[in-house]
Amino acid sequence: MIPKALIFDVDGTLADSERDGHRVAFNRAFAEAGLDWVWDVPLYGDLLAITGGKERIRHYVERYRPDFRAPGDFADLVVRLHAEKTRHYAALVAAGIPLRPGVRRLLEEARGRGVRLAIATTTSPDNVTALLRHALAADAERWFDVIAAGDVVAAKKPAPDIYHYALERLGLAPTGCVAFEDSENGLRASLAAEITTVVTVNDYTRNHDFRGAALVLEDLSEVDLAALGALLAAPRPAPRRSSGSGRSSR
Ligand code: XBP
Ligand code: MG
Repeated sequence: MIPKALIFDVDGTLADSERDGHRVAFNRAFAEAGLDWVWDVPLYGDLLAITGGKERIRHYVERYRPDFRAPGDFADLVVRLHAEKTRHYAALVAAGIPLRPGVRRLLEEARGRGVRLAIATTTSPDNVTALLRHALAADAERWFDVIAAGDVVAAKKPAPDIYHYALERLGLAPTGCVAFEDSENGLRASLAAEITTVVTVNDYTRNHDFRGAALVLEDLSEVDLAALGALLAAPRPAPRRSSGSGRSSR
């Protein structure tokens, strides 16, 4: 048995795009707007708890710049900053943000065996397109039956909405699908949608709580469709408890 569909998160999963991609793009947008906001590597790790770029900017101002007064409407400023950040991110991706190990091989194997591919991400659609085109292939958008991204759902991860949306568009039940995530928020979203989930960690997410994941790995270099099929056939891991404490169960 092999999976019916593979559903991928993007940031941190397909590519290590946060530290040298999104973070740098936010900082460029802030500097260009004349703001003295600088998101260094550790601060950005904390800010990643808030998914979505616009949501992250709003959270930063509330938490770290409570005295900031926007020259005009604050909501407009956030939208403008985020649009500029998206432009900077596309340039950084074009300059070269590579896929993580094993990603291309697994995608190619899935395509070769008729396994459907989808994306379920918090990031903006333009960012997904830029990354797929530059890091995977010029026609890579067509490799995916569904690209579910950004504001198409009102509630971002850890809400399951983006996964529900992707499954609905695929016309599939969660059974037989495998999701790929790198973060606790992402895992909470995929598990709440009842999808068997493989986690590949990165430096920002290594110590997250990944209870409930079917597998937690450094990267996808050892993973193939047969191994994913075996995961689907195995008993499900114990469900998470929402009141659980402790950061890591690995
Ligand atoms: C990704 C995110 C995004 C990106 C920024 O989470 O949280 O907010 O950092 O993207 P996930 P935008 O990997 O769980 O999808 O600025 O386009 O929102
Ligand atoms: Mg992610």
